[in-house]
Amino acid sequence: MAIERTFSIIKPDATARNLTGKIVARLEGAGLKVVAQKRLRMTRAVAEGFYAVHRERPFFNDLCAFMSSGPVVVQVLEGEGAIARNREVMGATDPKKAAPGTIRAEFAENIERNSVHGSDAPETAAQEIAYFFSAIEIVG
Ligand code: FUP
Repeated sequence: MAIERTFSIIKPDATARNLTGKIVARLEGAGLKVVAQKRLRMTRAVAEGFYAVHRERPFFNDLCAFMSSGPVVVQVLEGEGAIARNREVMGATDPKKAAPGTIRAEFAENIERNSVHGSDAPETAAQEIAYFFSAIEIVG
């Protein structure tokens, strides 16, 4: 399998509970390498732009309010099949449905406050990485 890059967010529910290190350890333990990382607070407009694909969904407003409610840690992760690997270690969107041992099963509070984001395909990974990082900030 090819070496890929994917985009990851440690969400405000997780930073609020000081879980950044524990989540990074899970990602690294799954064979993913953190090749870029920064902590920031999204403005409402930045969150709306990031989740534009969901703008017609009933949860869009609450999701953007939550994602701009506190600090996040945005990351680029690199590794063999990194996109699928990250989604495996994250677990299902709804923590009630997430497999035991996954990040969301262990840490997520509910389907909205679900601790982590990970890109779902190569095209979205490239778009999401470019939304937050410049090339000089990514060092493999
Ligand atoms: P995922 O790829 O697992 O992050 O899930 P989606 O792209 O389907 O959803 C993006 C985010 O929208 C989720 F992480 C949380 C939020 N969401 C809700 O708040 N309610 C829902 O019913 C579905 C998603």
